Amino acid sequence: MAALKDRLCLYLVTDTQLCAKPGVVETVRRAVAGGVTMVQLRDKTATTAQRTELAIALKQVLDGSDVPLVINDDVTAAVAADVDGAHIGQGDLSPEQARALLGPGKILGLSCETPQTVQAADPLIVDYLGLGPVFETPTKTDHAQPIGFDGLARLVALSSLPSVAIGGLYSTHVSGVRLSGADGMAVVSAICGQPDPYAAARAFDAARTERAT
Ligand code: TZP
Ligand code: MG
Repeated sequence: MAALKDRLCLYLVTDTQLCAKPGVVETVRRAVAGGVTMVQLRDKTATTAQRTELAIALKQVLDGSDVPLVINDDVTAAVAADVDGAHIGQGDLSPEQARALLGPGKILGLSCETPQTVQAADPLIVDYLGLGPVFETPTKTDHAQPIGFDGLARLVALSSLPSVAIGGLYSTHVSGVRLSGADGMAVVSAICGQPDPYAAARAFDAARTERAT
C-alpha cells in the first residue's frame, strides 16, 4: 500500500443518511472512481453487526485498489470485518485500547480538536490525526468551535504524524488545506450529499491541478 500520507489526500467519510440515494456502497464506488484515496465508514446509529456487514460490502468495492477502509468508533467491527483500520475520537476507547484490539499492522486514526490532544497523540500508537473542525458543519453538531486554516496550521505544526483536515471542506478549500501543511482533506457533504459522487470527487482533483499549473 502507498504511504499513508498519500492515502489521506482525499478522504471520504460516509454518512448513511446523506448517501441514502444511491446508497453507501454505490456512493463509495463512484467516489473512488472519481479520485477518493481513503474511505471511513461512519454510521453513528448502526449496530456493530450492521457496520461489519456494510464494511464487508465496501471491502469488495475497494478490493484491488490502493484505497484503505477504516471504521469510525467501532474497533470491534473493524476487527470482525478485517478492514484496514479504525478511526476514534477523544470520547471513544483510548488509542492504547484501540491499538491492542487492532494489532500492530492496522491503521489507527485519532480526531483532535485542541493543541493538548494533538501533543498527547503518541506516534508509536496512532498513525494519523484528523484535525478540525476547520469550518462550521451541519454534519457533526457536537463539535468544538471551528479553528479555520490558521488554527489548522497551528495544530499540524504540533505533531510529526500525518494529518487530515475535516469540517465544512469543499474543493474550493484545496489550496487552503495544502498551505496549512495537512496531508489531505476529509469530507462528508462535499461528496455524500451530492447528486453525482464521481463528479464531486473529480472536482478536488481538478482544483489541485488548477493550482499546480
Ligand atoms: N468531525 C469533525 S467535523 C465532521 C466530523 C466527522 C463532519 C464533517 O462533515 P462535512 O459535511 O464534510 O462538513
Ligand atoms: Mg468517535
